[in-house]
Amino acid sequence: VMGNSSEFQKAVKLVIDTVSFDKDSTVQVFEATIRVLGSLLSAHIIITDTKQPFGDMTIKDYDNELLHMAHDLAVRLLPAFENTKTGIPYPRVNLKTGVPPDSNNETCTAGAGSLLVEFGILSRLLGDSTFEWVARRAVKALWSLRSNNTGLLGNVVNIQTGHWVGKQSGLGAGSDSFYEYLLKSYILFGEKEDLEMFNDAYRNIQNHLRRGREACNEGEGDPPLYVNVNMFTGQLMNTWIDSLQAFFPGLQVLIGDVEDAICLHAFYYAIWKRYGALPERYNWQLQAPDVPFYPLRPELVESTYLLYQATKNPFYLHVGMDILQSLEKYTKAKCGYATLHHVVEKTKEDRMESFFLSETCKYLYLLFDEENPLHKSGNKYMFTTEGHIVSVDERFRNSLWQDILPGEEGSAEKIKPNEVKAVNFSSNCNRVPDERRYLLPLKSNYMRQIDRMVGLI
Ligand code: DMJ
Repeated sequence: VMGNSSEFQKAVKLVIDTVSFDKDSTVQVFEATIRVLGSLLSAHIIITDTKQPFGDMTIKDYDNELLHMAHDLAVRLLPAFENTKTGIPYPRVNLKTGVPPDSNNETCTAGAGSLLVEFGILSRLLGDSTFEWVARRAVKALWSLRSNNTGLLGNVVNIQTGHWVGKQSGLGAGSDSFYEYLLKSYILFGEKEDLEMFNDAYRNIQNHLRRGREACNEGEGDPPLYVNVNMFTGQLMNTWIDSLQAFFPGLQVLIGDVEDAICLHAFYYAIWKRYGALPERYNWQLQAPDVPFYPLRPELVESTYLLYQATKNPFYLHVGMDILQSLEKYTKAKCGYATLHHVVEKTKEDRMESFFLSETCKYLYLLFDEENPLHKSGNKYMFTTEGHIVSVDERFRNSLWQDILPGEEGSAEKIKPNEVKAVNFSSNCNRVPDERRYLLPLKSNYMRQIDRMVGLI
């Protein structure tokens, strides 16, 4: 992304020469997929890209080593999908010995249902449907367990019984990337059923999770907020929102719901202004953090970046600058940037998550890098949920999975890359008519209301 080819080449070589997955180590299937599998695949795609838009990122004598490593890792994750009655995978797997005997049968929706982008890419690059098939089966199994009444999904499920252990339906922890990957799978693979699921889910979210006035930026009533509800009844379950939910405005940008995205983003930014960070959970009734740590999460920056691409409103550069300055002021440590243990006291932990580099820093950098190849029209890229970039191209349009799904032969409709609407950020920008760019300001009335809601005034 920074165009630093010599460092990229050095890092790739280091990974090829030193990394092995033959380890007696128990990993989370979701985290290993989005952080490790995703980065291997992304780097492989960049190396083998015939256009090389980021500079010369080719590797001398490259023999698909990263793809082989990704394959090796994915094979080691596969036992998680075996011996599960629903097809929903176990949450953890030992890279050497498979599912641990004392393994938990409960998993979260996001963890089990957001593997399709990475597993699908792998399948399509290898021409082996296994990986996409298991990931898709998990998505469909979760989808079939949604409530008949509200259409909502819960956040924790038993993989053997299909019983919802966590009945909370929300947009944050345990659910977030499930929705994100329904849309991103469609963007990448063009399978219509993914879009249909996403559209249904989005409608149910609007009907049951969104509270407050209808038009976000004007009218009477409270500014809108997406709350946590019981999946079966739609009743409010608690009065907090979490920091993970701040990704949602970014997703709304991808589908063109820019106005609502602007309002929700502004609410999270108001919380950031109050603490110089986002508490893990913020109680909107008490106007105080419920869970006060901040592990350098990227979601607010990610939405800021996507909103800037969509609106080109310099307000988002200002937000980015503000976030950057608080990170420098409160989280900088001797050897990196530190998790804030408490957003009020500003105490630190000796821990820096990998998503700080792969997402938080990347989105901040890209926010200010107008000329980045990612932003040039004609270059179509998508970010995985861990911020790894993958090109949206024909290579990923050849699906194999429907040939092996019983009763579904040839049933999936395919969309060509140029028919997909939300493919890259330059085309997303075009979803906001030119004359409306810059012209999507938040009304001062709205700003005052949210500032009051987070105790800023
Ligand atoms: C990232 O690992 C991913 O974005 C994931 O989907 C949820 N959020 C974390 C960072 O907060």
